[in-house]
Amino acid sequence: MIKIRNYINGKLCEPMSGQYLDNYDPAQGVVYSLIPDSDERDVAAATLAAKNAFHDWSHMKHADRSKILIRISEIIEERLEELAMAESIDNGKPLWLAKSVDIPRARDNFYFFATAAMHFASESHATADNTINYTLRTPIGVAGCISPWNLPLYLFTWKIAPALAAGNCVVAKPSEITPMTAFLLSEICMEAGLPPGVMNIVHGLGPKVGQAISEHPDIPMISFTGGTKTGAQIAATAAPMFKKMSLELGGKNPNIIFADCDFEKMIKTTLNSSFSNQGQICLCGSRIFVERSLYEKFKTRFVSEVQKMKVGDPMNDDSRLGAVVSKPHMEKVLSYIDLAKEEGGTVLTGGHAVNPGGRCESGWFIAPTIIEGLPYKCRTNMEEIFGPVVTIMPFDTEEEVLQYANATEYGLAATLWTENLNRAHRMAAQIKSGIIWINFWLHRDLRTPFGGMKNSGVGREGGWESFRFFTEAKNVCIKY
Ligand code: TXE
Repeated sequence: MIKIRNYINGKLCEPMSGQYLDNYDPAQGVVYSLIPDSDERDVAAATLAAKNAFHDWSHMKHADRSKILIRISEIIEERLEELAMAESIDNGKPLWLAKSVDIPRARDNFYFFATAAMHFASESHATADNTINYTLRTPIGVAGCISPWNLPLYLFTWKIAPALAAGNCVVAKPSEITPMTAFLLSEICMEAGLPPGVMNIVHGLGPKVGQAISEHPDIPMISFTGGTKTGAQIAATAAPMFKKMSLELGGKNPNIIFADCDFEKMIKTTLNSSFSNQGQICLCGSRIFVERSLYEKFKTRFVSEVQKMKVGDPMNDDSRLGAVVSKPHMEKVLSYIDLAKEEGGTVLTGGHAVNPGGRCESGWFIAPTIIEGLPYKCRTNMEEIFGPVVTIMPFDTEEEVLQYANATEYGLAATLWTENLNRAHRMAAQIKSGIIWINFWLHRDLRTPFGGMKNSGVGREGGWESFRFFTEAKNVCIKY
């Protein structure tokens, strides 16, 4: 049984409690490893190590810092197969998906921010009356980074890489449901020569370890990705302490399809935007609105394509969907399917658990599910399900579909399918989402601002946004 350990002050170590929690392989429904049941004592030790490492790390030439972070990126590439296997076993996602998306993106996160740090500059403002202002952007100290289970290493590194590249030290907490690749990253950090204490990983439960990070007085900034409810809890703790916060939260994203779209491209992409990663991506388009003249054609084709999607052993290359991440999450998703039926919805396909048999007969699998006939404001269409479940409904006018799309408390992402340029710009300007893809989905340029509005979060990550978050700006004004 693999025993994961914390990574504190450059060493792998046991939790102070000496206690461990079960970690499951969702495809088999069995415990396959143990994670530290850490508490505030482990967070205190990690924070002290980070504080002690901060002076030298923040005073290192940024090109030298970047060299170490680029080395981490290279080792992730060298160990890609091993990391992808670990991610697939831990999360239940298909191995091919971990190999093609999760781990390459973790590698790219380190490379992108390591190289960006060598170009990050700040402004100066001169005026005719012999004054000049210059802005200093300096590292702040210890960054608290807390991440979710859906894209474990991908989102974990999305926070850590810019925090380190900007010259901060880090106390990080991965999800207790998917800790494995973060544990492997500890080994990679040691191999890459990251100085002790610069990066610390404390495993354990959110209310214990995550809460301890949110409330530690020596952690002045928190970067969080996860559920909206949890984000509110973190904010309630950190805001009165005037901590900087970047909160990437939930989503309930519209996928708006006009009759003039490129139908084949739209269908192919919509299968992914609906069910990729078992629908466990906060950017998935779970509410599908189709212009009425196209609705029946779309419905028939979409249902038939979804019925061809294989739900199976994540290790098999032909499995389009693997297991959902945990038993409680499977039960939550299935409960929403029951709710949809109570609210008057009709299940066109799916709507049930799947038993792939063999080694996965006790795993947690759900069939990709399409539901129609629901009102746009019912709970099923307002609340985040975060599983392989989408609803579909027709619309007649732009005004009508904008009302539907903007009706939720969320505002993270949206997709829009139309070949009409004017309509594309007109709609994009009115959809209340932080990210809008037109005739595509999940194309990610790491330089762009990433994040949501309303209850989807506060702040933006990506490109210079990340560096601005992880540095303190100081304006110096000189009269000469
Ligand atoms: O979140 P949780 P989950 C959203 C996604 C869904 C959720 C899924 O839409 O709603 O996140 O991830 C720790 N104090 N996004 O269920 O439970 C917990 O241990 C401090 C949006 O994991 O919020 C874990 O490490 N920390 C996103 C982390 O918070 C606490 C992309 C997330 O757990 C805590 C991905 C507490 N009180 C998922 N309680 C986006 N917008 O990009 C728990 N945690």
